[in-house]
Amino acid sequence: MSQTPLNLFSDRINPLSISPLWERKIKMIPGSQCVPHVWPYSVMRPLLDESALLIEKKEADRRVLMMENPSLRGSSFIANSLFAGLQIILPGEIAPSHRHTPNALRFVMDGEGAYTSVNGEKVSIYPGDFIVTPNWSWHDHGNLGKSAVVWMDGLDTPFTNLFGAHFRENYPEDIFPVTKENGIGYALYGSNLLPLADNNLNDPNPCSLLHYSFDKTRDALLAMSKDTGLQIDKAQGYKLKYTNPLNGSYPFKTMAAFMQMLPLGFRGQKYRTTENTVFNLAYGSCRVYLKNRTVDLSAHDVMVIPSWETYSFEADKESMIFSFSDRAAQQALGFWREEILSESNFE
Ligand code: 1HN
Repeated sequence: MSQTPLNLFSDRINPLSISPLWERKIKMIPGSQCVPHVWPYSVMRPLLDESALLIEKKEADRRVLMMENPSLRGSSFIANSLFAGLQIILPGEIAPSHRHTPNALRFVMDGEGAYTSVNGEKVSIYPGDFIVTPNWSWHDHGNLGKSAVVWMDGLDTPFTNLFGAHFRENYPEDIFPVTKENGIGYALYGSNLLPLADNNLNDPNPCSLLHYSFDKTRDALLAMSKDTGLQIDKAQGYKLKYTNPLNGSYPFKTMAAFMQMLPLGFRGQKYRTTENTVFNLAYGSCRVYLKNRTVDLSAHDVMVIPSWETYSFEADKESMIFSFSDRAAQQALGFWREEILSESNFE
């Protein structure tokens, strides 16, 4: 560089931890360094089983294999704003009670007999169920069944870490006392009824329904697909968002969660959004067209689509896909955008 007065000025301020804005190198465009990636269940499940032979639940605390974005190795994150891992729990095992400031969600993938206990409410969980664990709530899990249970954990840890607000503590006992009847939250909040005088209403982070059963979700999606008044989304198929019945909002301030159905023969349009999304195929099989390649998804495969990556779905079987994303935070902050790019994959 020639020694202009401006260059000399830049050189002089550099050691003072000062940089001129006019020389900044970061890109001011949507998207991130993260890449789309798939973790097939045919790869993950044998590894989870193997991990169960190698480390005990108690020793591991949570026996989780983290899915790290290839561009974020070492960070533990699947995208800049999200954590995702697969957890296996064997019959008779428990995962001891703890709480932390990140919010957590679970999507049950395989096996029956497990429960999760959130702030004293114990819930039996089945494949396809979605579970909310609001931040700072005590939670432990167990498996009372005869087979291993696998679920996906999704957390907003990158948010707490961004703010330097990650707190965590273990409960002094393995199991937090169960104070509520099994399924009471579902019975109370799962029927389009709300307590008339709800003390929760002034709570900025109201907590009600913790468990969304697959049966109800599937019924709702199938009903949506049969209701001629509701149009299919040209990129996403029939898609429902999980909502907190107390306020109709996403279940978390940061994360949104969805279940979508791609009908047999669906050919979705190319689409991109600023939302970082983790998909988990609940059943069926589908194809995803990415920028330079095509991936086939089977049941329980996990796929991350980071912000502003173009993709489209095609389904050769009726398929249901669970997903979670940072849409709640992005919409609350006014950042969220989406775009349909063309009429079909092939243009
Ligand atoms: C956690 O608390 C669980 O409760 C699972 O099962 C995965 C990953 C990071 C931090 C906390 C659980 C987790 C986690």
